[in-house]
Amino acid sequence: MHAEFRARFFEAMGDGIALLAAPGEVLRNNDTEYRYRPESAFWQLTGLDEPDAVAVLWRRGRERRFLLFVRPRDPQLEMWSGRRLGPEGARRELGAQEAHPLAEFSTRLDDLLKGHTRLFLPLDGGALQGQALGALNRLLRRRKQPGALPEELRDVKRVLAELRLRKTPPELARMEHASRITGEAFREVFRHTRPGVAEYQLRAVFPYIYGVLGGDWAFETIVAAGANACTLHYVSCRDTLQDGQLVLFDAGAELDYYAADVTRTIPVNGRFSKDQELLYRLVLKAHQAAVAAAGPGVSVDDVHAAALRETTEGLLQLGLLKGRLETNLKKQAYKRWFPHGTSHWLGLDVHDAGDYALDHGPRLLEEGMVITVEPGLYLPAADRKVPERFRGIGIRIEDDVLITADGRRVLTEGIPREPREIEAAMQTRPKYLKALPGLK
Ligand SMILES: [Mn+2]
Repeated sequence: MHAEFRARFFEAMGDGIALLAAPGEVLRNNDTEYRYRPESAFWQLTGLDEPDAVAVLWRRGRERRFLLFVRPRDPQLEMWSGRRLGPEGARRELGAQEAHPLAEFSTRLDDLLKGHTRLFLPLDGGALQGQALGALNRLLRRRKQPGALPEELRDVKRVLAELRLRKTPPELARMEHASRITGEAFREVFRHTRPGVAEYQLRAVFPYIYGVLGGDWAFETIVAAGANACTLHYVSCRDTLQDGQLVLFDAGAELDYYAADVTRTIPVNGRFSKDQELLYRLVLKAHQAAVAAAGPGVSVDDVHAAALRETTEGLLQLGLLKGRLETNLKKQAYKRWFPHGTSHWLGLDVHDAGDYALDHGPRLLEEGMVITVEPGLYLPAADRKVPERFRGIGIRIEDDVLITADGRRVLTEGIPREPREIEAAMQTRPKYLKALPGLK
């Protein structure tokens, strides 16, 4: 998978030299680091999931080289923090033609840059950018005769982002696997949802199921009961679920670093009230319209527009908006209650890399691209423009959609989404966890 990706990168870059770094570990608090998760582009290009490394790829005509600078082997340090591949392992296991200890990167950098006219590096203001530009300055100052030196700078991450947009079959297999695991977690959470359970208890179920099934979590899980769902990135999860509320779950598993991203909103007591169902069906219609709009040749703006039209129509029908549909759409009247976009790229990053617009206009979707579709409606508890019976309700429905040659395929299709489906799923027997303990 990584060798194939490198081949695609060499094709895309043409002649030149590319540098990319793996970040170091990040301290969480005294002596304790956050669990290391490789930077997505670096991992895809190299297959190395260790911190503190630099990858160098260069191409001159037919000649292509892949070099790695990695942490050296160190039995004593490895006794504390685990095995390191070391240069030899990097050659043997990752297919690097050359590999050296990381400390040698700075001394070899000047020589590496010589003979290439184009330099690809992360233009992100980071340490590697500073180091590479410093080396380039040195070389330019010392230049005595016209030899090839980089005179064109390109952002390597943008080139890689472009390649990441269309997923290959092995990548899609991982994304489907992540979707399946995510579905298992959602179904199990549905079974344990009831009044009196805490948001953090249900939150704990997601990574538990992911882990039991061999995955990991792709991002911080959101469990938001009642009006908490009106906070878009609600992650504190300290409240207890109350009878008569809805609860919103936004969660996703990661499998081999590929993400799923799903949102469901369900009734805490197992039954949608009439008002809750009215609002829920409004969002569901927007979701269906957006999914139906997704396909090759349209943009994510078109998908968003389909969701906005349905949402605005629904808000007019319920009396939250007044006037004509087109006027309200033009005024963006929905924005008060549906403030976010409908889609983002999905892949190695949950908000995956890639531009949404190109120089000449929006990017059109192509076969192999994966987007989320996630319309929502958030009616804050203190919003006096909202009829009282609808206040303090937040709803979002999110699925992952693969663009195919002739349309789309919803990767997360099996996760209950219709009101009756959800209610029925909540009545099924737990499969992984016997019960959640009651709280006092
Ligand atoms: Mn999302």
